[in-house]
Amino acid sequence: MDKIKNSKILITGGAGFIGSNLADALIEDNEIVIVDDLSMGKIENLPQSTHLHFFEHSITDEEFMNRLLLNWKFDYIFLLAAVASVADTIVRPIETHEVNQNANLSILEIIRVNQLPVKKILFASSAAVYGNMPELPKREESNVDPQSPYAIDKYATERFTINYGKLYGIPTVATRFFNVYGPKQNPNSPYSGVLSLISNAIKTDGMFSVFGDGEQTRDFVYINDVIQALNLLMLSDQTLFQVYNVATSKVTSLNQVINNFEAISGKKLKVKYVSDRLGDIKNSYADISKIRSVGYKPQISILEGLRKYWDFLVDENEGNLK
Ligand code: UD2
Repeated sequence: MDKIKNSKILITGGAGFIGSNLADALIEDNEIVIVDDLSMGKIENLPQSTHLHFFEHSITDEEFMNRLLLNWKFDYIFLLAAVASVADTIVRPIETHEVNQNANLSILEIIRVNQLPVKKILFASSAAVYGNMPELPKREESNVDPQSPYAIDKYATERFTINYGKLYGIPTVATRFFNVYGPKQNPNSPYSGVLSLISNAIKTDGMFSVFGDGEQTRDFVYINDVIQALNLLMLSDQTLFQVYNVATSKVTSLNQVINNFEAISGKKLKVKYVSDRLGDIKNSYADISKIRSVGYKPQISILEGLRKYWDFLVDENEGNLK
């Protein structure tokens, strides 16, 4: 697999789910700086290494970010920090806008004003930008319909990132993540990724509430495939100023996920069916031909991914689960 090497890398949100897995994958061959306010991320997620430099800071601290960017002169910057809960952005639209949009814009501005010699900046956007548009599969050229402050900020910042690049000659790229799952996803909020909630319920013998009939479908992508995508998009010249779906293009219903997870874990999930969650979309999956053209090949089927995830949870909690 193509992987970034011998570089100075900034990962904002690097103590979170995707960022910490990315740090694990890159730490051996690079110097990695992580900025994370630990609002969702956890210090235990971080690899132990002399190559890791961790700063507990919010990306909204402009003075700090300015100093950091000028001091380090990063080769690659992954903008992964966000308030990732859609519900939270509906309750606190202004505060979360500061993180999800303004702080990222300010990072781009610091790079522009100081003409920092960055090789590429990647902004993590979301499938949320497609909203309720009925077209399936979702293509990057499909109409967007961002509904929540979260989705609006993701869409606007994705556009800022790409067009800052074009206007000012800064190499940039953006991703639209679909339903990413795997080790280290934080199950602490009711709005956490559904697979972290299911695995937590299995682990703690708790109840899992299915919203609706469970026949809703998603494009679940295992974290290792996301790491593959992130490396490729950073390293390839053809990705400049482009946005890419990151997914598998495979459709799985929630009921299928639950059945598979039960079969793999050998445990029965306590399930109750409750009414639909407000604002949920019924079906979502991605067209991934654009990212395939860069060399991306999803390697991990939902069954393999669930198995890997389960193995990780068992290792983490030896004794409690077996
Ligand atoms: C994902 C993203 C969200 C946004 C959205 C765009 C995650 C965690 N969320 O939301 O940030 O980008 O995509 O479309 O990746 N469910 C239950 N019970 C629960 C929790 C969830 O039945 O306790 C269902 C939920 O109704 C949905 C499915 O599981 O149909 C997936 O839920 P999710 O919150 O993991 O992800 P999604 O696709 O709603």
